[in-house]
Amino acid sequence: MTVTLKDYASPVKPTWCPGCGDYGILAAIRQALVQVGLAPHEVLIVTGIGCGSKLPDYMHVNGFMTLHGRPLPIATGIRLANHGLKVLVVHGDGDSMGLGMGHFIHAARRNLDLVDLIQNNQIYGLTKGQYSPTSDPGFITSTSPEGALEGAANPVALALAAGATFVARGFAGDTKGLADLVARAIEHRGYALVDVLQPCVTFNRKNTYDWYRERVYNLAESGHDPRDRLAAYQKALEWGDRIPLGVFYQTERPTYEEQVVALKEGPLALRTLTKLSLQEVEQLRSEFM
Ligand SMILES: Cc1ncc(C[n+]2csc(CCOP(=O)(O)OP(=O)(O)O)c2C)c(N)n1
Ligand code: SF4
Ligand SMILES: [Mg+2]
Repeated sequence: MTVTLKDYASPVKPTWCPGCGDYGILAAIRQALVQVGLAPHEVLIVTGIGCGSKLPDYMHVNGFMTLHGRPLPIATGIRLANHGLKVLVVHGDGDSMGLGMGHFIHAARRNLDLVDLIQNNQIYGLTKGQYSPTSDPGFITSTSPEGALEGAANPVALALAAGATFVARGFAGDTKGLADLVARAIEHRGYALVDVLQPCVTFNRKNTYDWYRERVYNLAESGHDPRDRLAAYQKALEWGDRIPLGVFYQTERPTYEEQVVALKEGPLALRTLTKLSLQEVEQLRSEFM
């Protein structure tokens, strides 16, 4: 069966502000899933809390919206219960780099086989415009009237340091380029970060579409070798007049799931408990009920 964009269409209309970068991300995810030929029942999108985390409501796909900062632990459990599902974690910069920062480092380090897409608008959108861990220093918001005093968290550099096997950055204003990156992340075997620069047109009046467009350039066209981790790290630190987009780094090593002995015979969720008698199943159930 050929999968088309219609398979992912939903009658639910997004409540995002007109012009929000989340529209580009939604379009790119749908396009990428079609490009790799996955049907909606084969995919699960896990989100947290934030404007962008409403995304699975707006497409025909399995969705799991959990607590702010916690989609990665939930996705870990889902992958262990049913590693037959393609899992995408989609969450904001606040969700991933604030409350979820510890989970981010460990997911990358473990090399769980999932896509981790950050809707990085450098602000808390849903709660009306407080500065976030990725806000540029000096950024003025309601909670930083004199400008943010902290250094910005850098998802790309952090993922590289944590041992991520696929590290990329995209731009919500380039749907086609972003779709290609997400498709590559989906096809990668292991933890795949896609940090997406996402304008928030309502609360972030600094990092606008124009601000990004004046600065972004394509790593692939600049001669960058994505097998070189040190070069990737140097590129990750580039932020200001020029901002690199594309695949910073890609390598191969066994995924976490591949190494779990209990998963070798197939997804746990799809296996029948043939080796247990009905009585033993009842006994087990009573222990956990
Ligand atoms: C445990 C917990 N702490 C705080 C909040 C309040 N809260 C909801 S969304 C959010 C930040 C949203 O920012 P981000 O993750 O960047 O998503 P965006 O809205 O920008 O897409 C916060 C702090 C919450 N819901 N739960
Ligand atoms: S507040 Fe910002 S992030 Fe939230 S929907 Fe509006 S433009 Fe998008
Ligand atoms: Mg945000």
